[in-house]
Amino acid sequence: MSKFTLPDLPYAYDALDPYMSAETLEFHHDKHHQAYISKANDMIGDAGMADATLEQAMVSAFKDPKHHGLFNQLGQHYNHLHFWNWMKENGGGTKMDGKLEAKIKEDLGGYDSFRDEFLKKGAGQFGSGWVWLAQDSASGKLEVINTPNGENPVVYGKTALLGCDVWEHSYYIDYRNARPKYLEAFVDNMVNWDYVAELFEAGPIKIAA
Ligand code: MN3
Repeated sequence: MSKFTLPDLPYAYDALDPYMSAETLEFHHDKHHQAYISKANDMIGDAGMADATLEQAMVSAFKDPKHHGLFNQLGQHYNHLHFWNWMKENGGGTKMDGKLEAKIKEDLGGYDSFRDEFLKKGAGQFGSGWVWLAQDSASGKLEVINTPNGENPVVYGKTALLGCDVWEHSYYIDYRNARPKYLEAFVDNMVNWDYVAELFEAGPIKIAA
């Protein structure tokens, strides 16, 4: 039995069109995400982590240089599991839960500042990676950060509230090399703020040592 399996998308393949095409989602979900899962399943037993949760295995593998190959697969599995839920049809913009909106105002200066920073850090990530709205688990403060490859806020002791995949496979079919246009479409037309609010309400994630 495989430890990790690919969940269906929470919407139809064409639900995000024209901002993210069915063709992109077919490749990205069915091929790319599945490949991370298959490789993680192949490697996790030899790493002695078959009984760990995804989050625990991901953080342990990140901290141990000999498991970085496994970490890349686990990190990307975690990131994509959430990524599909961070988008929805008719999403994006400022329609969000009042408590989350107030927190963004308090820590980041408001929605417009959040948007500017998210677009800037997403465009500025050199090479493959992700841009995040994260919550530091110690201070509770929201921050916008970018990370390379399969890394995410969780491995740095933060909670990932929202993330956008800026690997080329996420936008090249629809936007070619125009990553900034893809990021704008993500923020303005696709973000599922209900899911972000759900993660914010759940509070900082805690990984057992
Ligand atoms: Mn991806």
